[in-house]
Amino acid sequence: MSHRDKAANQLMQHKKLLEGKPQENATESAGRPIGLHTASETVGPRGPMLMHDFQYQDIMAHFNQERIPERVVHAKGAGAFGYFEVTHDITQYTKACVFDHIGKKTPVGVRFSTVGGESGSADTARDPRGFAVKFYTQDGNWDLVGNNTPIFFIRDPILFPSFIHTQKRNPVTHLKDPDMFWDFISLRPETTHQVSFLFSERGTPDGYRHMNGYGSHTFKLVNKDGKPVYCKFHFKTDQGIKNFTASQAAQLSADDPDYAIRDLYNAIASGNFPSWTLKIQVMTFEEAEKFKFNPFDLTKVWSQKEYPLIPVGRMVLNLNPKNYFAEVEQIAFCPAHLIPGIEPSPDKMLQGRMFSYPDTHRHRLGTNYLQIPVNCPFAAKVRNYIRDGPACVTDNQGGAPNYFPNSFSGPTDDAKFSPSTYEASGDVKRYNTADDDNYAQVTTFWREVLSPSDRTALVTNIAGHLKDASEFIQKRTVGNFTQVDAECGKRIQELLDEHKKQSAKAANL
Ligand code: HDE
Repeated sequence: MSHRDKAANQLMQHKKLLEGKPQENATESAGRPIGLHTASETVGPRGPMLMHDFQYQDIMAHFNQERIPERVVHAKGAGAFGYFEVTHDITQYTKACVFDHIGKKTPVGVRFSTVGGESGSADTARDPRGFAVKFYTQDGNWDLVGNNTPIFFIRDPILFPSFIHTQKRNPVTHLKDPDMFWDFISLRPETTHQVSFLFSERGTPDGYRHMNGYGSHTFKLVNKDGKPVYCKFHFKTDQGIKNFTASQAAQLSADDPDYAIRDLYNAIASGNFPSWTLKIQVMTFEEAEKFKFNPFDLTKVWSQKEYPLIPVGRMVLNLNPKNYFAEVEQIAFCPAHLIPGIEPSPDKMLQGRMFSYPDTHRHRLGTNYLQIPVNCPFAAKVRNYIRDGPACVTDNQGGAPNYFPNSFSGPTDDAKFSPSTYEASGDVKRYNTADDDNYAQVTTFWREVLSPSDRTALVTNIAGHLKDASEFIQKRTVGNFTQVDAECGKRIQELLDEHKKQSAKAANL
């Protein structure tokens, strides 16, 4: 960790800004100037304290409630602001105003994060990374709430709370539990693809600037004639991909657990603005009908040979948050925040997320979370029939009617903003998706994407973690990786045997 870098000098920088200006007097929260900041009010020098010491109560009561619940996942993160600029015309696919014309710039807010750890956990943990982008457009905020991987562990959202519990702490020991983790992973083999990404060196990226971002889900784009296509979003890092080895990542967890936050802050503060190139893949509805697998299955990628990347634009982050709590802790993303021209696909994971995010925001930030400046769709004007609730800090839409329909010039609706229509049919039922081809793409990943040294890192990292799980769980996991490729399973088993030998030796010493 470097010591007097831009991040370390933040307070000096603040002081410099105020140089030459008269020093301001501190106040209580209601504005009354404070006479002495360093003493509570007491009867005589030894106390007791007085009930009417509002200055004390004001400070202490607010302190008691300083923390809001941390995000249940993605609790540790860093944020920054900047813009997205269109470099290529994609209006044949979408009428979304953010892609209106080449050269169009839209302000963005971005938050990167790890997933499983608490808000004080290490930035270099083996974990996917969140890559959430808020576009402040004239048609409202569009949130692309993705990860640094194009796929996910599961394909049915109902499994998410269980899956996350296995990544968190054991309810008795309050420790991370390899049995919980590998039990779930091995019982649900659709996780194998994402687990293979996670235990390769892509699972420990070098900060947030050197990784790609993906919308991951299939979305729908709709053009001005109402014609829809399916689409995937890819943000390719312009800094180049860089990952840590497992041992570098472990070392940094001890030496600089805030490595990724510091790296992003210092890069931006030094004028070294990180950027990403946005590309899309497009699939027609006819192609989707005949596609060899479910094109809405989040555990699979679309081949870039068959569906080549189409360039769209560039996102640049050139502004650090002015205040972390106000602008990063309180930023709230939601996959249901879409704008005309961008719509959800039937992907059940996406549909499941569309409920989950606003629900958690109302718990974490309150009913009026969209009034918080960082969340407020400032480029659009919000007018509707939603009113009141705790912490309403706008004019609450003044004297405009609060019911619809009305005869008093309240805001109305227009069919041109209606989403595209589509036909849906099928038997209503809980469909078990556990066995929907869990291995074919992982086999390609193992055989064709990973280099020999990447393959060694993958099996070493898996065995290094799996060795702490019970033997029957190890067996089942090795069985799954054997289905990916016999060599992959065999090499994991050999490494597990080696670990077992070593620990037996250590126990006999
Ligand atoms: Fe999330 N996820 N997630 N997730 N997720 C949250 O929302 C959830 C999933 C992602 O920087 C939570 O505000 C469900 C996939 C990011 O603020 C919560 C499911 C992808 C962030 C939630 C998923 C993500 C979150 C926790 C399965 C990538 C951080 C706090 C159906 C495509 C955003 C919060 C930020 C955060 C739910 C799966 C990305 C609980 C139910 C897949 C980047 O609502």
